[in-house]
Amino acid sequence: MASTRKDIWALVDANPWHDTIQAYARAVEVMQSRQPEDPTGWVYQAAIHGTYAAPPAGAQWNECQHANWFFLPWHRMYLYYFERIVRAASGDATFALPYWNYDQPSPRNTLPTPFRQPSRPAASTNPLFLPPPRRSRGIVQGGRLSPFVTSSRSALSQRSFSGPPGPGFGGVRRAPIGFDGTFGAVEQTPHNDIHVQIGGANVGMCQGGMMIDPNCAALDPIFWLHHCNVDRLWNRWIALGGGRANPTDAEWLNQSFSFHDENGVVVSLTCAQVVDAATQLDYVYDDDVQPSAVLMSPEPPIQPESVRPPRMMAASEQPVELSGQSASVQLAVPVATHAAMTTEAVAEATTVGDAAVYLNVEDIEAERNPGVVYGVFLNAPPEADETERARYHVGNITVFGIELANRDEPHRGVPGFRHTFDITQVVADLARSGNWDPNDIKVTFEPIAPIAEDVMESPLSDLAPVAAERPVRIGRVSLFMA
Ligand SMILES: [Cu+2]
Repeated sequence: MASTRKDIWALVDANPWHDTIQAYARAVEVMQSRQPEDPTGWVYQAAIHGTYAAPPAGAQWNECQHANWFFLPWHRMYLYYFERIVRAASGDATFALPYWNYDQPSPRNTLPTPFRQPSRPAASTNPLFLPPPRRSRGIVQGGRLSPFVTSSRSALSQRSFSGPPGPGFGGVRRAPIGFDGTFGAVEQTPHNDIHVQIGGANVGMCQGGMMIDPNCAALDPIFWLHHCNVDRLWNRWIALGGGRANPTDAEWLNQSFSFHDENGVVVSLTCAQVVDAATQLDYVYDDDVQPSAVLMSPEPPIQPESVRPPRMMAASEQPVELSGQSASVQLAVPVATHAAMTTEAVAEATTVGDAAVYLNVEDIEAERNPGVVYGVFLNAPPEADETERARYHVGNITVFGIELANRDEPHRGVPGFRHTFDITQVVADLARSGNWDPNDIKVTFEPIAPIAEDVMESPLSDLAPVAAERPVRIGRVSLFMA
């Protein structure tokens, strides 16, 4: 029988120290006691994702696939073998990895309580707990994640796996070489954003936040529950139908990756072998939906699939620097595209479903990840409250993985990261409500913090010095229509 991966908060509600949670804690402890060269040990497993340590002979470390279309299948395989190792180490033959679905009301959008307590029943230590600066102070103190970073709505609304012209759900088509600057929609939000909000600031070489840096992230036990949720979202995306499908290209299907099983034996899987978790890997999620059930529920907004090449309609004329405060930039519309950018033209094009509109944030550079998620807002009135601001929110940018990109030899000289946001709906709303003016297109970047009402200090206060000292620089912001 297939094993069922369950919602961690449902387990906590049933019992704050549910057997499954205790089994996980036990396994983490056992794995942490193993030697770094043991493939079933904690250090080795995390190093498969990334590490600053030198690999022992023959070890396959630093393998994580990000910013390309192998992000989802590689992490699915990684989780699958990790779960088998945990199951064996825990002594619980029925163990299945829980997932953390943070896209729910409080308290489910807070770090699950077993990860916030320094001890556990009948033990003076709790390997699931990490104090600041290993995790952000606001998160450890029970801060709530903003819906701006937890929502998978925008990612799920994508119809294509890889884009372009949109970001695609799963990531751009590219050879498996790791960070290359462009992220699929689900990889950015919620994936990258959650990494950054949990992690705190990166002070370098895993001395600060863990989740903030791909080279230390998997050392934090919450990493696996976060990725389990991302894996679950992949199932949901497929179930939404409407043309959503995995790549069928041989170069994706036949790409294989190697891991170690619970006996330390090298094992390989191809992407084609992991596209259907239930039948191929024998696990399901407790809320997996059947395609037919989803079709009955409200669909995310439909985006036109355009075949026309995207045309640049407006662009910023100077770079933007983000140092932990809100910052804005105006987009200038060149004479050549002005006629197509009037309120009437934009309202018409987006209403008819004729045009899709994209915002590109390009040449994003930083020395290190300051630990700040910047929300990107289009023409948001400065006085708008959070609920109202949601109407102008087009997505988030982070520099998760910038440390790897900076030292990624094949990409030396390619400036930083790029993000593409599908802003068709936001632009359509602005134009229809008469709030679109081609002479006043403003993009605002605003830090998004966990919400921690009971805490005196702002959850961002820890990060402020790093954000100010190591700003994120954005070369250009541009608007495209396709
Ligand atoms: Cu990750």
